[in-house]
Amino acid sequence: MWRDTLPAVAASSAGTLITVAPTGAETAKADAPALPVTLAELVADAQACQAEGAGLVHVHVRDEAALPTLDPARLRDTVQALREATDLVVQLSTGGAVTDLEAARLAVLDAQPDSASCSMGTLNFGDDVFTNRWSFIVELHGRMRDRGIGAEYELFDLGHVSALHRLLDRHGPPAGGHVHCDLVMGVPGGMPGTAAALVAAVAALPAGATWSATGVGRSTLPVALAALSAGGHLRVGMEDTLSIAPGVPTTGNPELVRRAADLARLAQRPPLTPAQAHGMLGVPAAPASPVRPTPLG
Ligand code: KMH
Ligand code: ZN
Repeated sequence: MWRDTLPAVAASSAGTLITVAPTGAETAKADAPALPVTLAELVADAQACQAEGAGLVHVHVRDEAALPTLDPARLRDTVQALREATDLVVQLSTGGAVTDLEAARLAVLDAQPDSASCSMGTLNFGDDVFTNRWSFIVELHGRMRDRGIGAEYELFDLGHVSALHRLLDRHGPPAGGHVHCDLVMGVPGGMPGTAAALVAAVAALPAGATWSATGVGRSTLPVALAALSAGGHLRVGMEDTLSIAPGVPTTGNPELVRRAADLARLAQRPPLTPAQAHGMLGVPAAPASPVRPTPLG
C-alpha cells in the first residue's frame, strides 16, 4: 500500500503565521499614500491586519516628516500603543534604514519589544549597502537574549544561513530557545525570489527552526506559494511590495494580509491567531503597560 513519504511536509505547522511588515524604511509616503507612517495610521493598520489574519507586526517607525527614524521615545510609544490596541506579536526592526548607525540599531532593544529582527549578513541593497558586521550581529544576538527579547533572523542570502549556524554554534540559542527565521527574497543583491532558492535555503536551516518567507516586488506571490507548499509561514506588507497585481497599487496592508490569509486557508493551513503566534515563537505576550528604557551595557 502506498504510504506518505513526505515527513517534512507532514511535520509542518498546521497553521500559518502571517507577519505583516506595514511600513519599512525605503518607501516614501508621497509614492504610496496607503503607507502607514504616523502612530495613529500604524495602529489602525495593525488592528485591521489582525482582523484579516496577521499574528505578528514587524515595525519600522517614521518621524514627523514621515522619514525613517530610530528615535527611542517613538519606538517605546509605538510598542506600548500596539500592545494596547492589538494582540499581535510586536517585533521591532533593528535593521532600520541603510544609513542607521550600529549604536542606534542596538538601542532599539531599549523599547523592549516582544521580538526583534537580527539580519544575518551584509549585502548590496539595490544601490545601497545594508551593513551587518559579524561583531554587530553577535552583540545584537547577545543583547536580545539577555533582555528576553525573541529573535527573528533575517536571511537575505544563502550565506546568511551559514552565518546563522555559526552564530548559534558559537553563541547559543536566542531567548526562549526557539529559532525563527525570515527569508527575505528578491532584494537586488540578495537571493532571488524563486521556489528553487527557497528550497535551497530551507534545506540548510537549523533543525527545528520555524521560518517565514517574503518576496519583494514581483516575487511576492511565487515566494508565498512556494513557502506554503514547503511548510513555511508568510510575511507580507508594504515594506516588501506596493502592488496587488502588476500595475495595480495595493489599497493597503489589510488587503495584502487578506490575500495571504486566503492563500493559507486554501493550503489548509489557516492563519494562526496572535495567541498561537506568541506560543509558536515562545514569546509570551507582555502586559500593555508603559515600558522604560534600560541602560545600555
Ligand atoms: N530596511 C532594510 C535596510 C530589518 O527590518 O531587520 C533592513 C530591514 C531589515 O528592513
Ligand atoms: Zn524591516
